[in-house]
Amino acid sequence: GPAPESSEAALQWIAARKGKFDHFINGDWVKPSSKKWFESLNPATGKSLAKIATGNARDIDAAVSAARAAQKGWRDLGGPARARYLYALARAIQRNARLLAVLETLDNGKPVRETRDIDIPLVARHFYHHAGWAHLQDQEFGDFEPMGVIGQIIPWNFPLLMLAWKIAPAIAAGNTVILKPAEYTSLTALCFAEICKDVGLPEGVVNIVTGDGKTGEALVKHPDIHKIAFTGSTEVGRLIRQATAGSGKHLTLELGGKSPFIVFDDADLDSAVEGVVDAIWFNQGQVCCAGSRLLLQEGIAEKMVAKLQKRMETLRIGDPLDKSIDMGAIVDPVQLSTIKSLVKKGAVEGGTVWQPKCDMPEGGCFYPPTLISDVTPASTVAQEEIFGPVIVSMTFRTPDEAVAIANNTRYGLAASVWSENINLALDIAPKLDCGVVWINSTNQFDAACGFGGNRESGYGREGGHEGMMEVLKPKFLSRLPSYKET
Ligand code: TXE
Repeated sequence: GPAPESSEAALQWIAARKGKFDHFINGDWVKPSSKKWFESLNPATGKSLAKIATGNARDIDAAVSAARAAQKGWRDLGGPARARYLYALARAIQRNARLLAVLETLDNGKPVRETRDIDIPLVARHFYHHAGWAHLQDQEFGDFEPMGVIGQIIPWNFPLLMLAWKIAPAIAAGNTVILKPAEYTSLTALCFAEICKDVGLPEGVVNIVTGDGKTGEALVKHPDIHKIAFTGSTEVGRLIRQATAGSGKHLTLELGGKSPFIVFDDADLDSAVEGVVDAIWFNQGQVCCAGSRLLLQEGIAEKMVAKLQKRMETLRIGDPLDKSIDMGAIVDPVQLSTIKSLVKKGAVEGGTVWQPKCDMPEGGCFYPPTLISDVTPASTVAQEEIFGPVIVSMTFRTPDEAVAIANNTRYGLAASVWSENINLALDIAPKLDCGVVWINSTNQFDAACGFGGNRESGYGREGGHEGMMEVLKPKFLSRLPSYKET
């Protein structure tokens, strides 16, 4: 196979900063007032990668002050001038694509093939797309104004891409932001901070404060924030909704999922098998919209399971820098043990657990691709998000039954429908209670499409026109004569 991607440049980038990273506040590097840094590990080796600043309420306060001070100037620049900065950010991301891809892979454990071909190109695309919205702001959003200062909290599964989803629309619209990356994966956000400096983004428009859930909590509670945008677990989403209740802060939540992957008798099974690979083994299954419930129509169930198992035997797990592998490492030992215990539960509750024989590297957070078949729709593994490379399968007889099972979870993020009968697929799609439906495809993302969920998958959309509406607020401008004059 091809030679593994070299980690040299990325490790040098870290070493040149002495392996120790501060917050990025008001265009500058600021030491944490706690004087504490935590270790960030490479999950594929278990070795330390860097030390990251632990943010507290004082750091958050400094960042919010900077964002507040910058906001009016940034808004008053106007859309076309802001667009130029977004274009510059997009181009700088492309110039640094190799470094960002390797950094992301070292920090998160995902295959470099994915960071290089998917994550980083989508990040650039997101900034290009939103540069366009900034340009069109007066024409498209003349009766709207930016929300102000936005606090953004993101997860570790797509670290830089989630940053782009949050930051690009927010700053395009004239807001300023404080972003808190997930504690496992801060490095590409800090590299992005350097890129902001390099392109001369005005100070205070983007601020990055690192740390864990406590740092996030301080951000949520800060009184001078106008909106919180959160992507992460449903549990934390619930806490944030409670914490912001009555505060007047706007809120969008992009939370967990348990998305159905529905295969009808007339589907092209070979394509469907490749679809499953993409649905649940892309990013080790750590995808909020992962197709994690395989719903098989009875006529093809056995055949589909046999084909899938055969394909699973060919999946390669290994060093994320090896370009020929299909799966890398799980993000962290805690996440790995959650996956293990849920799979155990699946077996206890009567599911048949199947894993191919595969070689896995020693010492890192690796887990094999896993199929749990014959689960009942009410069992834990059919209801709870596993957030790992584990798919559960069950059967159905009729389209109505497929819809009933598909909608029978507390989540409602995405769904994937496989059939060669487009009438059937188009009939099913509107009946699925979720924010995104893919027909004969899965995990398709685009900066122009509003992405988000229903029910306990959260609310609000990111991307496209819908996403812009979440970072703007309507302003009614009366041009009628005043009361006195009439
Ligand atoms: O998520 P958390 P974790 C799901 C997935 C996973 C589980 C736990 O099932 O197994 O969540 O993962 C910050 N106030 N998803 O623990 O805790 C935290 O620092 C404010 C699905 O990593 O939700 C991080 O930046 N912020 C999901 C971010 O929230 C808080 C992606 C997400 O972490 C906070 C990730 C608090 N009280 C996990 N507590 C998806 N749908 O994409 C934590 N944070």
